[in-house]
Amino acid sequence: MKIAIVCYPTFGGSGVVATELGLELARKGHEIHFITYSQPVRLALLSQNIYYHEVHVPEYPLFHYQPYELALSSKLVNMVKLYGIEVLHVHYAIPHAYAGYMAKQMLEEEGIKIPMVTTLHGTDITLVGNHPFYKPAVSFSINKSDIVTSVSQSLKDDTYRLFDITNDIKVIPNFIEINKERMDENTPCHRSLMATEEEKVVTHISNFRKVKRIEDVVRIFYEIQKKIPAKLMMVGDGPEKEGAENLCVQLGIHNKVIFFGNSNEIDKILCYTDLFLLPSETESFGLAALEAMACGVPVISSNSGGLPEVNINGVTGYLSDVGDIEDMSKNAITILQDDQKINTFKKNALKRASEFDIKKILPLYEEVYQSAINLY
Ligand code: GMT
Repeated sequence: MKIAIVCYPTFGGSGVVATELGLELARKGHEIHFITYSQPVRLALLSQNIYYHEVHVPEYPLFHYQPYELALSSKLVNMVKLYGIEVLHVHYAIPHAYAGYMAKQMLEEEGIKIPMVTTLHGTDITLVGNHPFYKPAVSFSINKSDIVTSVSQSLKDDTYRLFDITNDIKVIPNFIEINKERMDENTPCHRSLMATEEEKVVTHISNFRKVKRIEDVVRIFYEIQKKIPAKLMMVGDGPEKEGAENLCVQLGIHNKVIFFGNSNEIDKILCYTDLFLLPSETESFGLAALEAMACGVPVISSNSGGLPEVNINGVTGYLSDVGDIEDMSKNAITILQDDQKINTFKKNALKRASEFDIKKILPLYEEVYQSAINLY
């Protein structure tokens, strides 16, 4: 199949999912066209079946806001015609589903019918899309999509609760590549660079937005290090990072916390991690937790959104109410203070992650594309 993938090219989960999906589809022989405003961060190699088309939005001083949706829909029209693309797959409703629908309409005027699949990722529904400024346009473009998918049952429920949706929504969970290197205990892990033998390594990875409750991460770690020698790895960048750095200084733990910034070497950091923290206000899925689990790292998370669909309480980690720092700290210490327990949780986490193996999830998307194409 010839598939156009529209996504955000940044470190956010939706862009990562879209990129990894496209790469795996290309490996299976499909022709994949990424259409976005810059090269997706995880799209390091351009292979035979992968194309990247950049959307340019020229700066024009008359415009207070440059019209990205217009440029994107025009680019979609041109690329569909040039390459004979058979299906559009837009990730994140805003503004991609809207721009995709405009492209569809323009193409139809020229006698070209193309189906559009929209994948909802989370903040496009629960935080941003739900805002009254966007809501009518988001509802409209979800209802005009030929097939809608969401990354968890929880997000599907939220979408029906928050919007007036007439379309069916199919749940296709996010996925992970379970490769041998990840599972191999003999792969070199440079733990000694970051922590001593006695220290446990705790990690948090996110875009440091308010929704991630970064202050909770620091406060949970503060409690942990009172009881157990430990280091905290903070990976990612965003508006809450500076506040977190200041809090570490205030609590006197700055020498135990390493701030990495954005990194493409997540696996290398997770390889020496003993515990992952994700106390978010909400997560439609929690891809970062799954990435940790795929490296055999247990997860302490909140129980909101789709997190209970990924992290199993008492098995792969623990779940607590949002903001319950005391419970999260207690659970973290329970795991970290007992090496046998750590190992059991690690094994469980890895086993659970393998249920989300990309090899199992990819055929679900292929089915969706085929049935979308069959609609026309
Ligand atoms: O919150 C983020 O990390 C970014 C955001 C995005 O849109 O890229 O992530 C959302 O989509 C991910 C991939 O489907 C999910 O794993 C995240 O849980 C979801 N974030 C939220 O719901 C807050």
